[in-house]
Amino acid sequence: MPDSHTYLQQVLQDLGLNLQAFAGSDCTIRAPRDGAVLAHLKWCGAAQAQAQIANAQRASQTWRNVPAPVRGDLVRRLGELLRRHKAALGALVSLEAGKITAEGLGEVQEMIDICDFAVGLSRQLHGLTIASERPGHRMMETWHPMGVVGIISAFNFPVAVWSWNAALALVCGNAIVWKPSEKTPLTAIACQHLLLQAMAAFNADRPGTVPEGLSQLLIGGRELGELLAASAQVAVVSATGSTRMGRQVAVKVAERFGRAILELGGNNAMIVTPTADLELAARAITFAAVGTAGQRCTTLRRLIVHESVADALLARLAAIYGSIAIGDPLTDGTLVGPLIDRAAFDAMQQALAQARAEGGQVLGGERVREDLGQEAWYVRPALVQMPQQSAVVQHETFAPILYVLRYDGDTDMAIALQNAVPQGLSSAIFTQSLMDAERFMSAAGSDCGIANVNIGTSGAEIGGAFGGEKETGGGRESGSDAWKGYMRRATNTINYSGALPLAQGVRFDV
Ligand code: UN1
Repeated sequence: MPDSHTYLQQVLQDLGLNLQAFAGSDCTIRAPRDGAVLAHLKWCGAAQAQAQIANAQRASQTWRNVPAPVRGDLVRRLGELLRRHKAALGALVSLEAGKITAEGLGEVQEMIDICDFAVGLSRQLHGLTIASERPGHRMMETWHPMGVVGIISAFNFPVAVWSWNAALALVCGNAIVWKPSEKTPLTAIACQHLLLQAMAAFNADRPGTVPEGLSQLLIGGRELGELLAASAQVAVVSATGSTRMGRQVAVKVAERFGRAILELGGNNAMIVTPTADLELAARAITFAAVGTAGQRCTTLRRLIVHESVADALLARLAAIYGSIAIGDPLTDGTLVGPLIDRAAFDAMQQALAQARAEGGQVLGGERVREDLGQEAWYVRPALVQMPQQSAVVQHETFAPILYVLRYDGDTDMAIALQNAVPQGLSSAIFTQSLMDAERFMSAAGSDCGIANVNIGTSGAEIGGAFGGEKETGGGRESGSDAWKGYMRRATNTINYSGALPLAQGVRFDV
């Protein structure tokens, strides 16, 4: 297994990145794969953060006047750099966040995809033309940039979630300020480095177009997130992370009538009906429940399976769980890498203890591969049969724990069980019944932002709007018309009649 430090040097070399400017003694960054120290970094102080936000604010006032298709050209260049450095950035994600190679690369691909999407979008920031009730009048709507978009991201998708926000915010004419997770600052430094490179190349061709300070990076702890949320200079705050964090951000942003885009906790379920293709379901369940070591916000956490097929499906899953390849994420063939850190391991063990106390039967969940490092936290994914949807099942634990619940009634009963949690991000049904599938996607069906049929809960494409309801926060990012979250709408009425007819037929003769 390659040594983490050597690996990091290779990656930094490919990216042309030197960490010297970020070195300090405020935090220690470790590789989850072996616990090795990757870097010691300094954190950004409050005064400096304020100055950076002010810089971004200034830059936004220039950038908003650059035509949107020209702004798209900047994002196109970022996409090209991401293509060129896909292997290195993917490896850095694996190194810093502990993702297996395929998922590290997949995350960079997700960045490339959203850049392509945003470039196309830069020519399609359309408003409507609306029929006016008055003669000789025309109504239309225009979309304008908001100003500064603050991005707070989590360790589990350290680069893709930034790019969903950054690519859209930039083509929409905003400046960006990014506060990455304090667990994954190196990948953030690498992204900022590539974006600055894209900006320099862009300015070489179109001198002076990208204003200085358009993209700001704030490395540090939660107080920087609080600062972003409270700053009146930050028009939009897009935050991804726990519901606890989101609740604080939401209140702070609302207090000053700012706009928040929240993508918070999920407690995603899959319903398996009597007609489901069980082999397909077992494969989808495995990827969704144990992929990324259970650390996606879309991870499958609850399996709601019909009594008639439960034993067969569970036997299949138990076999897979018993033999799945757990280990170094950079080694070929590994499917389950490490948890991010010890705190994640402790939270998982606590949840399993609570599940047992609530009558659960636990398979797996123990620490494994201690040989890979004392500070490397690998676990066997846990399969937990629960007698009912008790407290622990209603809570999101960011670890590979799949709670199994059986139902013996109709599909509505399963849907009710699925919806009876505070979160509402992703959901899925496995069924060959058209009626069950349609019911699941109907108004009376899943209450989540994502409702899939014969696909697992995770691994969404960027073309769709991503996000969820209830405690998930209600925000939408990525595809569809999520761009509207990064712009403000003006309604314009134009009078070319020479007269002054009033709306609603009001007479006001002077
Ligand atoms: C997240 O876990 O915060 O749907 C994002 C997925 C990925 C994104 C997950 N495209 O699993």
